[in-house]
Amino acid sequence: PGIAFGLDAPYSVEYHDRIASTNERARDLAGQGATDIAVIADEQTGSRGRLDREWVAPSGGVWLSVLTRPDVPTARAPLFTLAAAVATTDAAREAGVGAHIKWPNDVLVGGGDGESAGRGGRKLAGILTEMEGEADRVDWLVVGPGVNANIDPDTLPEGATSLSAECGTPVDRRRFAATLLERFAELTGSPEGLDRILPAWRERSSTIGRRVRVDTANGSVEGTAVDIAGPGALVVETREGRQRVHAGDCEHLRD
Ligand code: BT5
Repeated sequence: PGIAFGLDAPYSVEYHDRIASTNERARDLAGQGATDIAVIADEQTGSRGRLDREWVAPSGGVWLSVLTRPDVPTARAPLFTLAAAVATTDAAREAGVGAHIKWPNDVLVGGGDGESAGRGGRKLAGILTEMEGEADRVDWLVVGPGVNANIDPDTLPEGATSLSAECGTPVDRRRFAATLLERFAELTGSPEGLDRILPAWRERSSTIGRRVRVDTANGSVEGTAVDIAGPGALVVETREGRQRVHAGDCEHLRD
């Protein structure tokens, strides 16, 4: 039913017209021992971003969470968030929207020279990853990309955009979700796929090479973003030398 009708995906698909949060539902399924399930909803009534922020998710979106149990140490889990950002970017580009990735997990449109550098563009999608496991092995992993698909940006927070607004016409959400899931499975389903994530992310990133300020739990780091390292840390060249930032909110600054 809904956007999931006839969806050809490398996961079993559970569809909801309306649900509190697809991530929450996927976590419940994890608790029941399930795996390899994509939960998709048209509308969410209690969805969250990172750090428990509110995520606005009206009808017309692609609100998605993928539950897997990859055989990797928990330190590699951030790679799966990067893979979801790559997959979302590729699905958007296939729909004709020139999206790019802002570290760590925002998929943006625009924001190049001449436009407000500010946050680095209009936000099309964000990703919330949650997991449980021991240091040496992930038990379950839920990766939740939320994509503003066919939504009027006036109903979204300031600075947001949608596929339909960028295209000027509604997009085929089923095809978009199929491409996203296909790409995500390709990148995360094998060791060779995992090795391709960082290079693919670098190619699609608008953060590398930019001046940035990253607000972290231990203060802010300002400098030039020079690379992504390890399983997802941003390498920033600062006046005091190179620093690796593992988590935080990143702002692109004017050069
Ligand atoms: C994120 O958090 O960007 C991760 C969002 C993940 C949402 C998906 S939807 C499917 C799955 N199920 C869930 O319950 N969650 C996931 P963060 O980087 O913390 O950004 C949150 C901020 O983005 C908010 O504080 C707002 O400023 C802004 N925001 C909220 N809703 C938005 C929207 N629809 N589009 C663009 N920006 C939004």
